[in-house]
Amino acid sequence: MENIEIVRVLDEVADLLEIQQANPFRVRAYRNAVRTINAHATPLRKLVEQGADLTELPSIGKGMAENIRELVGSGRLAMLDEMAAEIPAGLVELMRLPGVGPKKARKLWDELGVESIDDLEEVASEGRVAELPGFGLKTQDRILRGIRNYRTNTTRFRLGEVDKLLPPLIEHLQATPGITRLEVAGSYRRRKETVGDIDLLVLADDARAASDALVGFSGVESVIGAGGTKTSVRLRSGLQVDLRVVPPESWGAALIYFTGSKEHNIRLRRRALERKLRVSEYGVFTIPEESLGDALGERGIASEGEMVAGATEEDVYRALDLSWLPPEIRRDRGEFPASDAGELPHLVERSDLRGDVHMHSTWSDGRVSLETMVEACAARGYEYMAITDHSKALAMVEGLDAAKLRRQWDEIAEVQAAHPEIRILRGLEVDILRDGSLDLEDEMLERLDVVIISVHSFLGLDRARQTARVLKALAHPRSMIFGHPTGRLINRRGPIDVDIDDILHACAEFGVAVEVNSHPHRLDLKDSHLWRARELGVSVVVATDAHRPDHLDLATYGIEQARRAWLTPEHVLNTRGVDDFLAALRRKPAS
Ligand code: DGT
Ligand code: CA
Ligand code: CA
Ligand code: ZN
Repeated sequence: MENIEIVRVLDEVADLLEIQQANPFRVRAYRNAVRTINAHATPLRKLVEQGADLTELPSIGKGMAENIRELVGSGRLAMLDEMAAEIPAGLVELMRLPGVGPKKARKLWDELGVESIDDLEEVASEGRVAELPGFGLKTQDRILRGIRNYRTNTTRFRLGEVDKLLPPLIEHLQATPGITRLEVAGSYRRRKETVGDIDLLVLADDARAASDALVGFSGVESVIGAGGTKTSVRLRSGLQVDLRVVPPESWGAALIYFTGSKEHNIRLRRRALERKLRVSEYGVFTIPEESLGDALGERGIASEGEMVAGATEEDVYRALDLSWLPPEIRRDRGEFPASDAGELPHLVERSDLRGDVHMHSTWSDGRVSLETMVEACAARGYEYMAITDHSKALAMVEGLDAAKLRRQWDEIAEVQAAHPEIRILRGLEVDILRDGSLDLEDEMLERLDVVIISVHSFLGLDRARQTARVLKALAHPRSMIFGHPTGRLINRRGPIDVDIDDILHACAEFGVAVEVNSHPHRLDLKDSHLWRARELGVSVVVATDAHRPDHLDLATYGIEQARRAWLTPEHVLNTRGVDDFLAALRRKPAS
């Protein structure tokens, strides 16, 4: 059980306690524990395994430590199960609506039998919420608006979709007279795999003109709000865009604030306070001596302090004794201590890749010939590439059996002779069969340079069977790279049910690398799993699974996910020259 999962459980306990109107101190104990764990970089699971005393962590008391041990040990919390049995699951979701706290949620449940957002919408549309004591017409309207907003906002966009939706808007704004600088902040800038909404920052001579420019964009469906320095619109695609006009002296501070993450910002603010400074989206300010004891005071310390930084991100970070931090790692997952220790990782970059080693041709389900793929790779400056068509189990795409594979090798030899500028490796994306064996004879596997093993069938096996199946495949001596390991398709299909920790341990043991499949629909492994892979010493390959030449450019997305997991070129095997790359495949990590 990872920290993030522990946090989710404890947060839910706090929510349920609030609905039960439990003692506020008990609720706060859970919220505080969540904060502590969020700030903790190493998995608690490890501490528990080592028998460490969890109460040494801030805000973790005896009872909480017991909860955590139970969670890590069994993956469940008996207390939560009991509470959840008494309270409908949809009630917790109600509290995400503006104006609905635990008290109101409870009342809606008791008085009107509301157990979900759908229920609430129904009774509110009938006017019954307004009749409840303490609610009224105004609250009812607010709830109905909140529900509408909540529904549209819970659809997150894949990063790749946003990259297609944004350019026309950005061109439009950049062509607007008076807008002198524009940056996309938020989760988009942190290159998160999905994006909730777009946070645009601009420098503009005239805030009104900038706002009008956004509202006037042809792709706008509706205006959510316009006034002062903030304008929000919804595009026809459903994507919400928030635009903020920022004063030039605050540009860097605003960029940091609106890039986030929220967790990063919270930590930053605390760090500032430790230095008797205050950081906001306007800059870094001194706190006057007389206000120090009054950090939450009513006297508006912002206006009293003196501004010490704000114009650039570098200035703001420097004022807080920090190096500039790449947006991908701004998550309060260790970037602050790493900066303090001078140990920020040298994150892998797109230009570090020296070969793409997962792609298809018309030999299976690719769109273009093998030679066209080779030319496309050479045009991108790669030193090497691997053709990895499907094996025969994937009958739909007429995958390759031994005979067909031999014919493909003849073609590779010919194309190689014509293209000495790039080394063509013989590869195959071999299906992992239901029983965990590989879909190709051993003697053929031995003659391949690159063996990717992938799951394409029986995606619904239960955890025990699926894990055993994959573990068996990983143990095959010719398995080299585990392709798109969880099989998820973002917003469309969940991951296969495997014990990812067991899988990664096996990868480490057998020297099998995991793929970062760069396709923005997949991004598989995802950032948190890559993080774990790195901790366990598992090597990584960033590849595109290209089925057309232009897919080769999706490698950027894989690199960005790798950066979010703090991967450096040393972790990514295809940043090496071809001989080192081949030697590293199937080599066990030094430990
Ligand atoms: P998203 O849009 O859900 O994909 O994620 P973000 O990170 O873009 O979040 P968003 O759009 O709500 O806010 C943009 C940034 O503004 C966020 O990354 C950090 C900052 N921010 C927003 N709300 C808060 C807050 O309550 N506290 C702090 N410290 N920062 C916040
Ligand atoms: Ca956002
Ligand atoms: Ca936003
Ligand atoms: Zn595949």
